[in-house]
Amino acid sequence: MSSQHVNKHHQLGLTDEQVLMMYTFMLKARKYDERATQLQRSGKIAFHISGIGQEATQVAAAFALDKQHDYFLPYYRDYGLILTVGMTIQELMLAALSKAEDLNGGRQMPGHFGYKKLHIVSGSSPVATQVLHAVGIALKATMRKEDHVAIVTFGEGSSNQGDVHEAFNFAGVFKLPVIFLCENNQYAISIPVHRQVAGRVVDRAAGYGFPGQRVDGNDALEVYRAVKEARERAVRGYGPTLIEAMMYRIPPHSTADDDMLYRTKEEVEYHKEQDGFQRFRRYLMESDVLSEELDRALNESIKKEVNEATKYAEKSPYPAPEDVLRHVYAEDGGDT
Ligand SMILES: Cc1ncc(C[n+]2csc(CCOP(=O)(O)OP(=O)(O)O)c2C)c(N)n1
Ligand SMILES: [Mg+2]
Repeated sequence: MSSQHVNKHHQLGLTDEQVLMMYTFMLKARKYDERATQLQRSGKIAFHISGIGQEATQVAAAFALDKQHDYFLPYYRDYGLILTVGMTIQELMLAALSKAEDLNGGRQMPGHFGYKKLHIVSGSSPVATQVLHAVGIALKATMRKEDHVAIVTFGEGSSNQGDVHEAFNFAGVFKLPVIFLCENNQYAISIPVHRQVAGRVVDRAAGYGFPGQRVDGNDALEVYRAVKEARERAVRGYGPTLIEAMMYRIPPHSTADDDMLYRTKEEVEYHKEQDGFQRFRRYLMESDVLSEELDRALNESIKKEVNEATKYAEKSPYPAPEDVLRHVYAEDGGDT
């Protein structure tokens, strides 16, 4: 590894080891995602919703935050974010296969990540409900004079929900320490972005009295810079920031979607070339942080981790039918 010349990550205060760690989490997210897709295709799991093409933003955002103290309200594609915060591939696999040892007893929809210990707050199936929850957590931080922020992610389609506008308004009025991160992947299922939003998502921030920044979501370091700045504003009492990270949903909406009904192969191929994960890999190669050899070793070790997690989760027992009541009435509220 060479640190002889000053690279962009050095200017942002990130060491070679830290950016390599960011790459490792992007790789973990991608490998988990590819395996989950295969498991669905082979009939072992019912459903998978992919985050491929969005990992650069997700990992960079988590890296810019304080994992010990901040609160994370992810949405269903955020494998990169929650792995960086501390969930493991094995935990994701147990959830995907609905096994009893899953944090939520195998009874939560995969993608509704929740982990009390890690401050990951579980989402719900109606899109964007988590945005209001994040504002509530930020309000608690302000009232108790606690030094943490809440980050919440959502898609650009979901940014049209009333919840998001109520959340923006309340957070703006009370200057709450919350970061709104819109992962604009240019589709809401089959609806392209120009049929969802007439203006720009980012410009809505101005209407609610706080700053908005649009960033290239395929540029992990740009996302890191923007989220870090937003966190600093939040903890200093200046209130929320909206970040709109531009990216592209490379896979179909979910394993239940045929995207060739509404977009072309050529369009998808073009965007694959812009993929933030591959771009970060090239950047690390050019900066001499990553070599082909190290990359091969990382790929091997993550493949092994995914294989072991898959085997472990496959062998693990399903919850007993009667457990359903135990989880509904769990006194400690379970791990969600
Ligand atoms: C309130 C509500 N309306 C509709 C749906 C169905 N639905 C699930 S995901 C989705 C698309 C959301 O698009 P976007 O917010 O851009 O996120 P993306 O899936 O593109 O990451 C829709 C319409 C839902 N879950 N909740
Ligand atoms: Mg979208």
